[in-house]
Amino acid sequence: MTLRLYYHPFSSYCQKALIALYEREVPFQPYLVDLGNEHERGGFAAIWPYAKFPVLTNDTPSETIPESTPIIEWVDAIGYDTPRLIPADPAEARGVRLWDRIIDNYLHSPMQKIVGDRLRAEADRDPLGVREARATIATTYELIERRLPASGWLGGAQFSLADCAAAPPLFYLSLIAPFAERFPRLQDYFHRLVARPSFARCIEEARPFRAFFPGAEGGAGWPDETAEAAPAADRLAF
Ligand SMILES: N[C@@H](CCC(=O)N[C@@H](CS)C(=O)NCC(=O)O)C(=O)O
Repeated sequence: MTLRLYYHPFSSYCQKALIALYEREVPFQPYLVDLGNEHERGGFAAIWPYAKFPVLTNDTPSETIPESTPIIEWVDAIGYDTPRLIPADPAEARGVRLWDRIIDNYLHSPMQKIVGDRLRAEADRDPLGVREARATIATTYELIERRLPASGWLGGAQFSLADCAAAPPLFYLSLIAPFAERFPRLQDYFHRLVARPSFARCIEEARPFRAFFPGAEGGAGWPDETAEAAPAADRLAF
């Protein structure tokens, strides 16, 4: 079995799949796709017509698995000796899958809407759509703040599919829809996510592409470059 992941390190949905691969320690070939290159986009569209990543392929048996959640379900079902990302208990698994849907639909996609709008020409912008996206994100922040366990993870005591889904959009949202001041429990959770080795690895691999991100809100900085995140020695150096 040889797995190949079509992806880009800066893409938040690809990071969602990467976190799962790293958590479960599944070997795979990373295959970086430059969607800005027409030739590469065309080749990728032959694999998955929507030309959206991540897409995971396997050679034996030959199969193509698009979409981050089915990829994680697939990765989770492999008989590896690492902790599973979807609980065995059916009720707990339903809870984790519900959070995965909430995060993708009401946090991740609205985040893409805001970022995508900034990348458009002025004449093509959609201010109403962006306001609606911000309202949806605010509702999700409130829901997480109310429902998140004080310690632990979104779906319960174990790190799960739900946390794979939440980490990447929260990272980019910390720049364009900051939550630290109004949502302390969410902020604590975010710190736990950033410290998780699987996601910390994604952050490092995406770092070279930060210049492509279209601007932060109100001077917010990358979470690991703010004064709060800097080591004490750096903060004290005049
Ligand atoms: N529902 C998909 C969303 C994938 C998605 O939106 N990927 C983005 C990158 S984060 C993409 O490929 N964008 C390129 C494009 O739309 O041209 C999933 O869960 O994988």
